[in-house]
Amino acid sequence: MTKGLSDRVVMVTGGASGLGLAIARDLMREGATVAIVDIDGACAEREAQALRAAGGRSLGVGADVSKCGELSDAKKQIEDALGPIEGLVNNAGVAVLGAVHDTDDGLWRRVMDVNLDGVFYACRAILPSMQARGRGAIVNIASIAGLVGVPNMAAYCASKGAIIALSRQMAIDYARSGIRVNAIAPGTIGSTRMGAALLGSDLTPEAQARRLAKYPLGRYAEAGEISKAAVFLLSDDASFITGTVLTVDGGMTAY
Ligand code: 1HS
Repeated sequence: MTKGLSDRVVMVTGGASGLGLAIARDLMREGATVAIVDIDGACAEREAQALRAAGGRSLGVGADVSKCGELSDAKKQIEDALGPIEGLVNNAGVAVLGAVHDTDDGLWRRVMDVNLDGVFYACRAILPSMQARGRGAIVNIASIAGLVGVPNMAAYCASKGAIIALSRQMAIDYARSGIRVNAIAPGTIGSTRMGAALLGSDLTPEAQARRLAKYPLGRYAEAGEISKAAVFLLSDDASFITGTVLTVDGGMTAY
């Protein structure tokens, strides 16, 4: 794929670090204009500045995806500066540990507010522009945790399963408006803040080995292996793909 996203404005939530930043950089390489939205607005603007220095068009905006109004403000700021948003990557998310019996209300709410409501708010803010233009692509970053049970991750699994269901549902409602909606279900990425926190949380070597043994390829993902899937699904190379879940997990869910 070369410059497959030329001149397309794509918004990436949680785009200032980790997987979101890898996606933002890969999008820029494909010619996209990238709006980095992140709860850390200073970091978003710093990374956008780095993309501009590398020759891209980019804007960084601070917003907490769990706050509907902040996303509408971000959308307005982005469209005023860069033009209509034609691509959306819902990447912002939090991972927390806990089984149902030890997940308190606050923890459950936080995970649902960010991981699920955040996707809903971002889609609702951006869909009208996509509908008006009759074109758009949305990629929701779910997880293998939305497909299979992961020990001690009740709220996270529930939120990611809901993202997958919502992606399929939206694909149907918006297909006739020229808007494709897909989800990616990544396995654990070793290098990101979220991945490192998860992998560092089980300290016994046996538990570490048991988790790694679930991955037939014998290792965790690199951020770039997931970001390329996101770029593909956003691009016209995926023009007949909507309502699907692209699992990028080193074979983890093939068991
Ligand atoms: C964090 C990512 O969405 C994957 S959930 C953890 C799965 S595993 O690596 O512990 O099997």
